Amino acid sequence: MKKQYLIHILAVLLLSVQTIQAQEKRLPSELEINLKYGADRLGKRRDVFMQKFRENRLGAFIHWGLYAIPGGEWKGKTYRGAAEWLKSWAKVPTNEWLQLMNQWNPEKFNAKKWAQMAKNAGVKYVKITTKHHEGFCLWPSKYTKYTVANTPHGKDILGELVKAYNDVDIDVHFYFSVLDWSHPDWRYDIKSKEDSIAFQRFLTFTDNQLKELATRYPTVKDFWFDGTWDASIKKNGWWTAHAEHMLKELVPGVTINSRLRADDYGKRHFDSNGHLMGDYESAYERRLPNPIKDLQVTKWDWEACMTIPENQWGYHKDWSLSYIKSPVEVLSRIVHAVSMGGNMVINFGPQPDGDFRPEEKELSDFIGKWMKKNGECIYACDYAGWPKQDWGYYTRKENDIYMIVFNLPYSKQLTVKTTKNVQITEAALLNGQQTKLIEVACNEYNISIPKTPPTEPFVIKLKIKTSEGSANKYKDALT
Ligand code: JFZ
Repeated sequence: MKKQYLIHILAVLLLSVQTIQAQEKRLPSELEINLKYGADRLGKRRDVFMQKFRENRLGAFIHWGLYAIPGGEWKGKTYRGAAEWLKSWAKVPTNEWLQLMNQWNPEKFNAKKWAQMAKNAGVKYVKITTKHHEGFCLWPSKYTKYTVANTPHGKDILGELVKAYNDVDIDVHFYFSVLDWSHPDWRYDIKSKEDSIAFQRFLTFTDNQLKELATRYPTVKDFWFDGTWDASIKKNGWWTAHAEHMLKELVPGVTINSRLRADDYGKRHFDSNGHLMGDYESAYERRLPNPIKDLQVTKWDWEACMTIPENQWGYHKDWSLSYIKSPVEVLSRIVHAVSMGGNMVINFGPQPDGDFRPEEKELSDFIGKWMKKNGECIYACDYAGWPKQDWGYYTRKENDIYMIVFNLPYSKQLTVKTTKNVQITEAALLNGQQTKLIEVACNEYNISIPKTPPTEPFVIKLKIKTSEGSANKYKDALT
């Protein structure tokens, strides 16, 4: 009797352990919804193309279109909003807006000069607006009349740029706005049978343009989609998955941002199961993740983009209306992004004459000079995994850890906290100046900087050693 009782208890216990185990194993799949148009993959892409995208780290954005001509001013009135949205701010009728094509004659445009400028700035890739919301195409598209071909200038701007950038070994990425104010079949929402028919025509038109871009310019490395936030697109999640797959078949290795995608339920960027769609997250627009709280971003690839004024992507005549970031601020955002495993893209809005405004030239010069001296802490670098300190940011390339110092403490002592079993063996500035390295506690060091440190943000390179299971020479305090 007693024995039977015991066996019974044991059996119940065993069964419940089994069910718990089984439940634990089944949990993720059972909780997940079946999605036709969800994420294609879990985790980061590990192929060489994605690796190149990631290692590039620093890019430039070019926003150039008809909006550069009015530059934020319409019929004598200046609008403070983003210049590339002027048509919308000033409520300009589509026909009238597209008349600007008659003034598209950028006489100073020189693709080679643009490429040289990007090269000098140290950027490894350039994202070009092939077509922004206004619908004007920087390439001679067969599928619309609103293109560079039908302007006084007449030349294939995009084609010249792709060639010039590629000639100096810079990757070209295509920005493409699905939203198209010039097209009669575009819909913000689908509310009737007619809407649905028109929008299907619009999606075919978009497919044609995308195929055209992919085949005319086969060296394109990336498509960065925009203008996909409306209900019409959210109700056609299938198309976003289709567009991504179509481009991946046409251009081997091409990368695609998350902003394109919507799943079966219209959920964007991350699908209804919480998995990133596309190859990298592209929601960091004019903002950055928090280096202490938002560490989950290090689990996926991501790219941030920023404007130099508060919010001007296209050329705006009057930058005095906005706060303009200083070159060091721009630099700190580049470093901030890389320190969290992301890429940073700095935006340029060329003038209607095809030249760049002086402020952009100066900034580009500053970044370029800094990158020439310190680029090794940016290119191919990643999240270091060490707790963030107030003096600046860490980046990492295998066993080299870089400290990028933006805020010098009065003490001129920089605190460094490593992780378990990691020892620092050397610390020196990239410019050769020496530092004093003092181990102050378990996994904690002080690094004293030279008496006359550089006047701009500087980089200290640390050599580290990992010793698995070595005896800990520090005793925890007994409290
Ligand atoms: C879009 C455009 O409307 C804008 O003109 C510019 O081209 C920019 C790069 O992209 O603006 C957005 C798009 C998405 C967000 C914010 C602004 N977002 O996800 O936060």
